[in-house]
Amino acid sequence: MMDQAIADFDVLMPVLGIGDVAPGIEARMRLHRLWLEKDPEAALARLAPRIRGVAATGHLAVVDAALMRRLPKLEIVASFGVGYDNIDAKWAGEHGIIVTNTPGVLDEEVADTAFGLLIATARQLPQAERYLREGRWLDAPFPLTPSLRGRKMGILGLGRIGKAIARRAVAFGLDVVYHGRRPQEGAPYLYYPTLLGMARACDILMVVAPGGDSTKNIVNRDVLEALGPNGILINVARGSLVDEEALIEALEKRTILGAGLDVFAREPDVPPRLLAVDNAVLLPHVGSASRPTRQAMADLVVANLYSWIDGKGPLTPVPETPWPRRT
Ligand code: NAP
Ligand code: 8YV
Repeated sequence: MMDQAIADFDVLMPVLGIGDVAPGIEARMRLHRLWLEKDPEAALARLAPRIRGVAATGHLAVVDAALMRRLPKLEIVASFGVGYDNIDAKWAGEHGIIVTNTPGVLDEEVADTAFGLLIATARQLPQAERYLREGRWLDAPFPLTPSLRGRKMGILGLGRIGKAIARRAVAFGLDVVYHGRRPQEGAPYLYYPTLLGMARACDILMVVAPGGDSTKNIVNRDVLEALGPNGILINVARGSLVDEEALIEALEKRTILGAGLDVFAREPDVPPRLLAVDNAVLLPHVGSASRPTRQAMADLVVANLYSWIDGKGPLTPVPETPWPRRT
């Protein structure tokens, strides 16, 4: 294969990349790793006039209007991850800047993680494993646990990942219902127009809707109360959807049965009170974090940038920055 020339295209990577996107970008563009600069502020001031792309590291990189305003030649923000609540996509759309994310390539992986988290939470598998390692099995069998059997799963956000989770739930013999902003034509599950109504009707609440202002703390005290003492909350979406203080209280007072959480309000800080409860299973935001899936996400970030510099437009623009552009 012939080496391709480096395009006259400067890409800013504001924070450390957790996906392997750098080699692909550097093969055809100039990449600037802001977080490695001794004085990032001075480096940004120096680089800003020529930056045409930003490689955003998923939920870790805040790309707000303040940053984009400083980049007068910015054309595209290519984000590593499907959720883009960390990017002001509305502002970007209003200013002719394209935002891309990585939809589709991680659905099955995240659904696997969500389902693993659900089983681990209901059947207390991490607790049972700790029990064995601590040598306590020698004294007595592990206590009996709650069960998945006979449960109804309410999915908050029946999107790409939500549907992959629903398929698994059906295969496991669970009843599935959902809530979103509107009913979906052709979805074979009962729709609930309100989250509270759905929480009352189910005993597993699976949270997999986007983060951002419109969903902030929608899983609140009332919703947790409605889920009830046999209820299990699983959150693989964003910590911002759940009122974390109300959740901790519900777990401490056992007004819900348990929670399985892959995401938190202020990652990577997890509140000590959450670490202390024995009815929660906690993961360090690993929903998509397998080698092949992270590689597929990285490849899609790079493919979006290549397609852009080749004049073919973005591959996976977010709805706020449609392509072709609205006239
Ligand atoms: P998606 O296909 O866009 O689905 C999102 C769903 O949420 C849609 O069905 C949408 O339905 C619903 N929704 C949107 N806004 C809502 C609102 N205000 N209230 C209620 N429902 C709402 O997204 P996806 O690819 O499945 O990803 C979902 C989210 O999972 C991402 O945004 C990301 O934050 C998170 N995620 C986490 C991990 C992880 O590692 N833990 C990995 C990947 C993704 P309506 O439009 O009908 O409302
Ligand atoms: C990413 C995620 O790992 O896709 C998302 O929305 O939360 C995860 O898959 C993360 O954004 C990478 O920083």
